[in-house]
Amino acid sequence: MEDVLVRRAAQLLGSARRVVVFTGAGISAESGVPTFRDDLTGLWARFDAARLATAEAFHADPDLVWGWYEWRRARVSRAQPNPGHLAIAAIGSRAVDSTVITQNVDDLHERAGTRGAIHLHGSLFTPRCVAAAGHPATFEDPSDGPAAQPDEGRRIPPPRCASCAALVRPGVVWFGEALPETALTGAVEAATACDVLLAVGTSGVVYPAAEIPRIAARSGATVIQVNPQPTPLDTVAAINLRGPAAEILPALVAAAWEETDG
Ligand code: BV8
Repeated sequence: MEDVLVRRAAQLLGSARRVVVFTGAGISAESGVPTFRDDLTGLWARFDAARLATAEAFHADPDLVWGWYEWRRARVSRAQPNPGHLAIAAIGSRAVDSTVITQNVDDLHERAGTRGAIHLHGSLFTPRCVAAAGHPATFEDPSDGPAAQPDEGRRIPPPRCASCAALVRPGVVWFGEALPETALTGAVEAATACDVLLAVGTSGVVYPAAEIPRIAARSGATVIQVNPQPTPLDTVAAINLRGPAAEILPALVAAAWEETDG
């Protein structure tokens, strides 16, 4: 990792008044949570995640899709936040004003100490029924969290809504579904007002979420990207820090506030 780039990024981050951290699946990769780019395994190996993450797939085969989300929820529940999540929580306590916007449906930002993260694509932990009312549903988990699933996962019939008996679905935004208006509005407002946007672990190809770093850049913010691979955001970012988030973010945050304290 080029130290001069990290030092430049740290100077910008440490002196920013308003910081946005925009994350994708890559921030959770080092917690052992597969990204969307990773091939699916086991029962779902023959499917493409983008095909499974749709209302059509759920209505065609509710047991397969609910089983996939329950397998993911079990994996997230067994995972731990990594140093990248912890560094982002530290930004929240050091920057004058900061907002975390995530595309992820896991709860690792919250478990690392981040408060008020904006979830553009919902959460594995907020199931609701498919009726128009979208009644919230609860999991009948054993006290120690989701039943440990065999690694290859299995088909699981979704529960029925306690209020209206409609099928319960995952509380996520599927492809072809609108993002929650409050979340999207809040994210656009934060991106428009920030001085620095840190884009971490996203392939930057799913819209309208992928627009967020672009909105920040168009509004005059400096975009810093953390990703081991090139992405379409390379041209939006003023600084591209090539490497894993769990390694880069702790060093970046330490330098940012040591530098300004110095
Ligand atoms: C919608 C929840 C309209 C579910 C997800 C233009 C404008 C608007 C829409 C579209 C458009 N063009 C096409 C569309 C449709 C579509 C879309 O964008 N398709 C893409 C494929 C082209 N968008 C939609 O359908 C959206 N809805 O537009 O609705 C509408 C409006 C009104 C009324 C009705 C309808 C909804 C999209 C949301 C889909 N749901 N997730 C679930 O989780 O199951 S998307 C999902 O994939 C993620 O949430 C994320 O957003 C996306 C991509 O994943 P990433 O997070 O980027 O992760 P990825 O795996 O791709 O990459 C990981 C990255 O991490 C890599 O770059 C890797 O290098 C890096 N990495 C790996 N290890 C590390 C690391 N980085 C750092 N450290 C490491 N250690």
